[in-house]
Amino acid sequence: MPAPPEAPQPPPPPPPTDAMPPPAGAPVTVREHAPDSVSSNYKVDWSALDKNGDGNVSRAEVRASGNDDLAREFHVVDANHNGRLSKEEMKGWLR
Ligand SMILES: [Ca+2]
Ligand SMILES: [Ca+2]
Repeated sequence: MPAPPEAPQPPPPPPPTDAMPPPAGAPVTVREHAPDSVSSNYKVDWSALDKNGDGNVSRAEVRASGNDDLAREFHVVDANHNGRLSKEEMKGWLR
């Protein structure tokens, strides 16, 4: 009894066309961080910064105030790089 001829393989099923939609409500968090730019989302109190009242805020005075953000951005706020922040330089920070 002869063996039956090999049956042709059926064609593979077509890929499903109705792909699953992306899950709804997937959390997407995009945060932009610009560490070297001046923050403007809070204000400081000039009189609290300028402890000795000489009209300038030194780096030490910023450190003493505990304002870590301003201490970190001191070089950005100090536009003329003289090591002191004048009221003019800080006008964007003052309340
Ligand atoms: Ca001062
Ligand atoms: Ca300055």
